[in-house]
Amino acid sequence: MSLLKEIKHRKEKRKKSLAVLVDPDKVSDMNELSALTSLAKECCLDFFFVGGSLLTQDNLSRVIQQLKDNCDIPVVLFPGNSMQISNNADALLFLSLISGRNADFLIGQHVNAAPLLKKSSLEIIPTGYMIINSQATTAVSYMSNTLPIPPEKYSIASSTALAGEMLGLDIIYLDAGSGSDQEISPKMIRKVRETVSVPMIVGGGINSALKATQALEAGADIIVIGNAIEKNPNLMIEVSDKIYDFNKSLNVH
Ligand code: 1GP
Repeated sequence: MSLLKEIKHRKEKRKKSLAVLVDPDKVSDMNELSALTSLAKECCLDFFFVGGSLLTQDNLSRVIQQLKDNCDIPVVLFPGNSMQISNNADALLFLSLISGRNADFLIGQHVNAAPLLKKSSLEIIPTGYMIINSQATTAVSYMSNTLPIPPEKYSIASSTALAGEMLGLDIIYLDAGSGSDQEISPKMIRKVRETVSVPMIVGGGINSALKATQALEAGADIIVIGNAIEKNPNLMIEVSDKIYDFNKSLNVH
C-alpha cells in the first residue's frame, strides 16, 4: 500500500500517528542515529520525517540511508526547498506553502524539482503546507519569505485549508515552525478539522505528551515532533504510549 493510502486509511479509522522529525544539520555523526532508531523501533514509531528550512551539511542522503539501514520505519522527506531530494527516502511531502503568497514556494520550487522527482522512485504526496504563528521570524517564515497566518485567524486558516483541499492537495500540514514556543492551538486544529476532510498533520512546538494529546484530540491525524525529542528522547515513549492507548480505545490497533 502507498504511504498516502495508508495515511488516508488510518484517518478513516480515526487512528492517530506520530512522526519524528530528523534535522540532518543536527546529525554530526551517523552513529548518533542508532539510539534514535532503537527507541523508534521500541515505540513502533509510524514515520520519520527528514528535512529542514536550511541544510548546510550535505548529509541528507546519508542520514536517510542510516535510518533505512537501522529500521523499517518509513522515511518521508519534508523538504525546505527543491535541493532536499534523496532517492533513499520512501516518499516526499510535495509541499505547497499555501499560507504564503510567495510564488516560489507555491509552485516555483516544484517546477525545479518535478523532472527529478519523476525519475525518482519516491512516492509524491501533494501537501498543503500552512504556517500558523504569531512570530514572523521563525526559520521557516524567514527562509520562505512568507508571513504566517496569525494564530487567532481561524477563518483565514480554515479557508486556506479548504482552498488547498479543493485544489486537490491530499494532506494539510499545519506547522507552528520548528522550535516554536507556541504550538498550534487545539481550537485552531478543531476549526480546520471541521472544514476539511483530508488527513491533517500538525507540528511545531509540541514539547509534551499533553500538547501531543491535545493536538490529536482536536483532530490532528499525524503529529510531528522534532526539537523536543532531540532534547528528551523519552518523550517519544510517552507520546507513543498515548497514541497506543488512543488507537486501542478505537479497537483498530
Ligand atoms: C517543524 O513540525 C515540525 O516543521 C516539528 O517542529 O521541531 O518544534 O517539534 P518541532
